[in-house]
Amino acid sequence: MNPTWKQSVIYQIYPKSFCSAHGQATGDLAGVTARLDYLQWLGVDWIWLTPIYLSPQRDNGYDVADYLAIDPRYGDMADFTRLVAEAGRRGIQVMLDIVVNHTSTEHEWFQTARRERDHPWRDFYLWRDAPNNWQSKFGGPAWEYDPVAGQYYLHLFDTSQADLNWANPELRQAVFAMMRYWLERGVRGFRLDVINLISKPADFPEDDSDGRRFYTDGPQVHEHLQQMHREVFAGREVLTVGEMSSTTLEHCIHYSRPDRRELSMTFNFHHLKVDYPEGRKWVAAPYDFIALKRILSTWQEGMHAGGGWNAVFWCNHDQPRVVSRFGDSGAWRVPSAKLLATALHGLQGTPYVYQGEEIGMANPGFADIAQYRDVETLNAHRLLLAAGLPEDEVMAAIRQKSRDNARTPMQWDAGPNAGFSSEAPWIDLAPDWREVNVAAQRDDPDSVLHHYRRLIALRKRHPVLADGDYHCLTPDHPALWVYLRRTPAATLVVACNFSGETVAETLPPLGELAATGPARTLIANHPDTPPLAAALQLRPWEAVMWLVD
Ligand code: TEU
Repeated sequence: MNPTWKQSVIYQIYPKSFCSAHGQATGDLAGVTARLDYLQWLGVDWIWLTPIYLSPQRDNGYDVADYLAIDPRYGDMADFTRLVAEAGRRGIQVMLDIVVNHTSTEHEWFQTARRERDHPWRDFYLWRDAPNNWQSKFGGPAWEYDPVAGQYYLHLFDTSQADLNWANPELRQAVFAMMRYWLERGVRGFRLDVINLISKPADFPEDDSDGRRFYTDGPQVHEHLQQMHREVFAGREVLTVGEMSSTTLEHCIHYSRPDRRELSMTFNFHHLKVDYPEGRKWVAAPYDFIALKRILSTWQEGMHAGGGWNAVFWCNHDQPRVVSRFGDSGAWRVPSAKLLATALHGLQGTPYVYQGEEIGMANPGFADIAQYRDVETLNAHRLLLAAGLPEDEVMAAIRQKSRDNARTPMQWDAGPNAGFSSEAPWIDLAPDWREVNVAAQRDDPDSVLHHYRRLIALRKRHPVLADGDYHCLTPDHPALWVYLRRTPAATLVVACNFSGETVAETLPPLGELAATGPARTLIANHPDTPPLAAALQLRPWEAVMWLVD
């Protein structure tokens, strides 16, 4: 019997940009509570809150200064308790983001460690007298000299985010205690931030690249997760998803196969690097559609065959808006947004909807660097200009790839600040907020929003979506992505035309399938859906799901 979360859909909330009930520039927990009726109507089963803990906000909360305290910007523990209770009344479970690869350098542990070399917390971090040549994922060296400590500390991300030493059993116990603290307050799930980076080799070898091959899926990572499972998750109903940076299929099978008692499922990002020419993020470039299908198909087939479980997603708070990236945010915004949703929600795994994705929010196209807030983006701007790149090239890359593309305020209605807050938001609204918002779509059955709502409902109605295998019929087609999901009892066909032209293709397996019995159209984004047949013809950005059972 499948655990119920295999029919679930998880909605990701970036509280800073979701809704403020207190009339602040940043969102708050009361604002999330105020929007629970909408989330219940949408049909999602979980909400994943990105970090809400006390933080100096250098990395918007991924720099935690106190794991046990709610940041006053978001409210207090009473607000959190109310949110959990109100969500539960609506059948929605709460998943918290746990950031334990690193803490903020303002965390008490780090502040004590740097002052007292003999304090037990000194060894909660990774100190060296001299740095190796590893590079930070946010640019520049991965070691920072701390004059108070008299040593260098490792930071795979910003200098304000000091990596924790997971080889230290006391550190692990402190993390496990913190996780139990939140479970005791009604949390039922965890998203584990870059959890596959926590195990570093003791000798920190020099690298001919940036060092990631030594700490990614590191030497004791599975051992640490199995201990976490034993000491935190075992005996409890806890849903866990690991964010796996630069990982492998084999490791993700091991992270998520139930008999290994590590995590429930894994995020990986290989499909979101198909517009990184030679692996370089900060270049404005088109995406490779064939590579996108190849990577997603490899992970679908591999995880299904290996007994793992995918967290499937197009975007999150770190990625550009998918309708701008893989769809058409211009004339075909609505059909392409629905197509992207259909392509994703037909896959094996648990689908994630990132706030605003369900209404087809697009990249804001900010032209001025002063409009950006993201530390990774601002570091890139500084470093790329220092490397001599022309400003227009740098800004073109930032407009396309910045994480701020996904962090503009949620667009609720056409009122002041798009209904996000009565106060001017911490970051500019996207320019299309008067036209693209929840209120404009809530009563429109042909909207992107209603399409998402129908897809979310399908996952509970048709077991083939959870249990089916995966087989792509068009791996090399320049515009079509047509795949099958099959169980002995049913076959689902997901057919998508990722182009602005009508495309025709003969696919014999569709004719054979159509001959086995009537095919029902489960969902489509154009009227008058064609019947299932070998001779497939799809209109611009047309997506159809047929079911034969
Ligand atoms: O992101 C991990 C990560 O690698 C990100 O840098 C992301 O993949 C990259 O920015 C995409 O270009 C997690 C969090 O999701 C992110 O918000 C944090 O900044 C990061 O970890 C550090 O905690």
